[in-house]
Amino acid sequence: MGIVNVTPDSFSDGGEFLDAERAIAHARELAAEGADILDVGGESTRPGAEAVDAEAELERVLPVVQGLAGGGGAGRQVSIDTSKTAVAEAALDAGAEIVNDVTALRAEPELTGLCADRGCELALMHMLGDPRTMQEDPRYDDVVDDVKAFLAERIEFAVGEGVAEERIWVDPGIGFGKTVEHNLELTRRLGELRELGRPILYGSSRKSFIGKLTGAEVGERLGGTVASNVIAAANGADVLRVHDVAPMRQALTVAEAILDPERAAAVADRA
Ligand code: HH2
Repeated sequence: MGIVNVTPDSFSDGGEFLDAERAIAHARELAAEGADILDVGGESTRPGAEAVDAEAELERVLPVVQGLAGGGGAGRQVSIDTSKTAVAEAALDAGAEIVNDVTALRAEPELTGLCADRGCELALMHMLGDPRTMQEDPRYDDVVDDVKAFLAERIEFAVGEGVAEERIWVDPGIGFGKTVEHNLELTRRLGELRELGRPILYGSSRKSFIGKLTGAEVGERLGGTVASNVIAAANGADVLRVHDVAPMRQALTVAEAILDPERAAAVADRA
């Protein structure tokens, strides 16, 4: 999943792709680099970010979704990264197929009915608190058990509102109300989330725990991004949400060949 941020203030690429044409061109590059999904977002969720209203968010993302869906993004699936029903609805009307809600249907519970009616894929992410406050001393009994219980409850809620269970993905929400140790523990024990029986989406790309571990500035975190995502994939992540698709694709191809010799033989035969 390649990240397409159409925002002035995203933590790593804010303002770079605020113009729709630039965002579309960037998304097409990500598709060419091997992204299967293009995740379009118009509201930053970085710690301390200001909320935007639906009108402003739509103005940012809709032209981009329109440009990418239905073949404009090299046939890749388009995901809309939003918590707002009005934004999701317009994006689905324009051809998006996945709703990625970092609040897991808590910001606008009515988003659930829309997803149920449309039969779209729905990613539910764990976050402690909200973006303004989430990094103020986050605490858990056991971070993996707590995140898993939260996601199980959110799946139950969505299914109770009519969303088909087989459409739901789960996400531990790396960096959303988590210390460095919480993020490491969730990645190390990601396999435990498989017990939820749903595909796992994992998003660590360029996040601050990598900076805290290494001292690297936000634009210099590719190595840590690749390391955390390879381990997440080995531990059962199904979808990796990243800014830098080409190096991630290469790393995954090599990691999978090492971990899955049958697949490696099939690839070598094709070469
Ligand atoms: N992380 C971000 C945004 N959306 N969605 C899911 N499902 N999982 C994540 O980990 C996730 C997400 C934050 O990253 P980014 O989009 O790069 O930054 P910003 O929120 O500042 O735009």
